[in-house]
Amino acid sequence: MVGITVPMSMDKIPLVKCANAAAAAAVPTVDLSAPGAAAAVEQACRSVGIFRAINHGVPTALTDALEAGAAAFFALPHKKKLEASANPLGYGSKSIGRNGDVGWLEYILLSVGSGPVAAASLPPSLRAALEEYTDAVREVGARVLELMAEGLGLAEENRGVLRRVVASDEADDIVRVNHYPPWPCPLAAGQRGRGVTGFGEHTDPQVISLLRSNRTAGLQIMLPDGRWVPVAPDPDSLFVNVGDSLRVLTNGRFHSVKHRVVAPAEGEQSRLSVIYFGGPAPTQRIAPLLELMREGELSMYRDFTWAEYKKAAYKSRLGDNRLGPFELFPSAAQDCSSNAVQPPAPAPPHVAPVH
Ligand SMILES: O=C(O)CCC(=O)C(=O)O
Repeated sequence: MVGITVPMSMDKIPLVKCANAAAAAAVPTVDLSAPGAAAAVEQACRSVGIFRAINHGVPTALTDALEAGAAAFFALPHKKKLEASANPLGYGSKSIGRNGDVGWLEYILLSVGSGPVAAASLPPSLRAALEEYTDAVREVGARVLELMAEGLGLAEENRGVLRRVVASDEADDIVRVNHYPPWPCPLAAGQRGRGVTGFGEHTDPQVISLLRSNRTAGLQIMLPDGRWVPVAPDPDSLFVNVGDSLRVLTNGRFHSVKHRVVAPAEGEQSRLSVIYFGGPAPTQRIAPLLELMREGELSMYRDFTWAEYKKAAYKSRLGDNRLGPFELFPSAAQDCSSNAVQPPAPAPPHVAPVH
């Protein structure tokens, strides 16, 4: 089934090189119920910025209901789906953001921060499934943020510090349901080893993202050494990744992972993914946690609020370094292996342009 009814010519959606499948083991697995979970979470966030969470506690019945509801929605006629579009939220297809990024996908993007899912025009059963799923996955996010704090060595009384950044009533939480139908035409012979971009490369701006997909592959991550590797799909797991805001909160100790999706090729199954993005309230100050900073450690970023960051991000392209305008030591901030302990001194005035 091709769910996107208006085809877009090949030259508008970029091709990407398929990643080396042999490297798929790069994503660590963390059993959230195991005694060593905090250390394993911390290590994964420091090294690659993503891990596969098992024993996360989200009931399979919720993900099944959401997957069935989403598949039924995407199978509706295009005109019907457009009734649920409320730019920038609601239904969308091919266009990602406001600045010309495109991919071979259609999606539902919803704000879920305060109270029930706000999208009246979605089918009631899909709305209900999204609400239940979001409640469950938000709890997992909160638990993981506590494990991160523990793994970072924070004292017991401070272990709620990361969780609280996304726990306010005004929290800017988003849920995105992505549907990538198979690309409907064969690629030319000269394009072997390439695939059609489903979702272009980017880091997530928020604090934490929890991704669940069906069995269709397509997600790829960039390792700190610049290599792209595929992430094997696993519908029973949640893939947790570090967002830019968490990178700042940890002063660069955690790596916000660059990722992208290659759309399924002709004849393959559609990919369906659901991502919960835990974001802060607009007025939340995003700055390295004082509880974490060592004596003499300099902040790698100038202070900003989530609203300021979003405003800058809205003007950027998907693949831009959206933290760039806030970096005080650009080369150190990009090098996750530095772990932010020794940024160059003395601190220069911040002069980076806003995108
Ligand atoms: O659909 C996916 O698997 C990932 C999509 C993604 O990275 C996003 O929606 O930000």
